[in-house]
Amino acid sequence: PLDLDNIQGDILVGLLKNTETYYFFTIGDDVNAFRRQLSLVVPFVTSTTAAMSDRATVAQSKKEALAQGRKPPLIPVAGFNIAFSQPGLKKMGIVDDIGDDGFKKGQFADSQDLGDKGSTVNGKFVPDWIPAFKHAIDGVMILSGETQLSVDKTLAQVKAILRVGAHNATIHEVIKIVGVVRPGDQRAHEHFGFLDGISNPAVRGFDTEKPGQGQVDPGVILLGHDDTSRPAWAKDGSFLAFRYLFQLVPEFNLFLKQNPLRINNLTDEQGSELLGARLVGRWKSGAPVDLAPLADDPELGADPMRNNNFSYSFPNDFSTQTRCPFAAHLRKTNPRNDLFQIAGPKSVEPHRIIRRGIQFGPEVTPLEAHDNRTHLGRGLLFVCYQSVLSAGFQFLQKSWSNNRPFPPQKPQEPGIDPIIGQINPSDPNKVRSMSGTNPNLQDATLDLPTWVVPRGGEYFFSPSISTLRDTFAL
Ligand code: N7H
Repeated sequence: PLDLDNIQGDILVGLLKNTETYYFFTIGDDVNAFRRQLSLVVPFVTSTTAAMSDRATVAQSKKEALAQGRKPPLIPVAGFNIAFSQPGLKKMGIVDDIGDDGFKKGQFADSQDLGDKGSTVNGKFVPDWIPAFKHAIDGVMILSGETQLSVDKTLAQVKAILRVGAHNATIHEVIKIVGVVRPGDQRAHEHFGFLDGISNPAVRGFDTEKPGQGQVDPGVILLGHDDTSRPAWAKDGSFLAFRYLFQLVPEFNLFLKQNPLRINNLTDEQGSELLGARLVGRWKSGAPVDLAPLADDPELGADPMRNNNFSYSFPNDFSTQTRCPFAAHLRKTNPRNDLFQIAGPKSVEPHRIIRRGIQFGPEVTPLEAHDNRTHLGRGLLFVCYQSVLSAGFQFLQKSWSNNRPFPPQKPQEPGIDPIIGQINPSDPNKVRSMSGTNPNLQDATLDLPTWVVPRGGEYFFSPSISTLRDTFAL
């Protein structure tokens, strides 16, 4: 059984949040003072057990409120997790080889291979990131809560322990990014409008698998389970890939409006909606296009027993994009049974990730909607967990989303993931394009502008709570 008191709560359960702050820091010169203070920070860390109990409490109060016909009250919750980058571990004197090249090199060095845009400065590639992420970051604290007030309260307590702002501060803020869930009925929807966070794998021995969800061994997410090559202190930790992803929402909406699918007597508006759904692989409600190919089905989208129960095999034929384009974001990042015949039943499992993260930035303003142009920054603070970065996030971005022929052995080249796909540096074709957006003209390709712009990120290691206390802290 998994040690749920030892594994940080964001990994297997997710911290409860209406708002979540990512506080990126460097460790100051007095590393030993930091490590001593860290022992006072450890009690703040939300374990998996605590995250589960927070969820149960809030669910129960919602149920009671609904039964009594009142609005559910805001239950105070304060989640806290902490993770370190390779430079952070090194500063603390933790120098054992953790056995992950991606983590050791860091995301800045990986940015060109990920396909991020940038320029060459003195013979070196520099991504178009905001300055904060071009410098070494030693760690990140993730603070979540039901209101900004409760997040700020936890942050103030932790900052006081670490003397932030004082002359003897042991950490320094690099950047603080505030995420907020979207308001009203857009809650749980990302900024393009699609319900998100529906599909994460079930971890064997921990989650109960829902139909079509797919299971993974704990070792796909946690270190020290299937692997023998990692240092003992790495057990029950996980790599956290963070990406600061800006989304160009009015531009995305304009593209859909200008390119409605003209099939089956759909109105232009319906044709635009269908195009959006085929780019993602789900309708805005969450209903998968593989099950609902022509019109949204909000009940299906909302039903966790049905909204993952598909495999791109309908009707037992993986060679058509009639229902779902091969390059749809969903199919690129979890091809489900697409690889079954080619690579076997377990071929996708090592590449599954657990996605967390939260939206940032305001709603689209009337002016932006009118101009069809983004004026204010908004997007996704993307976070995912995995035990091997080169099988998880890095693999999904480079070998699947950015890779035109993936999924392989299809009658048409799938093309690039329309949502997150970027042009691989080695790709001679410098246009983002995909086939199969039109189910009746599957050979036709569509050129796609860029709507998701990476502006920073880093790879972190989210250690177990006992490792934080006994190995990292003094
Ligand atoms: Fe994606 N989107 O709104 O279009 N994603 N994603 N993602 N994503 C998913 O099934 C989105 C990003 C995955 O199991 C949904 O839970 C946006 C990165 C994976 O079938 C929607 C951004 C990576 C899945 C979006 C973004 C992934 C997934 C459907 C950036 C990894 C599960 C909801 C701004 C490299 C696939 C759901 C499965 C689903 C969107 C980023 C991966 C709506 C806007 C960087 C594995």
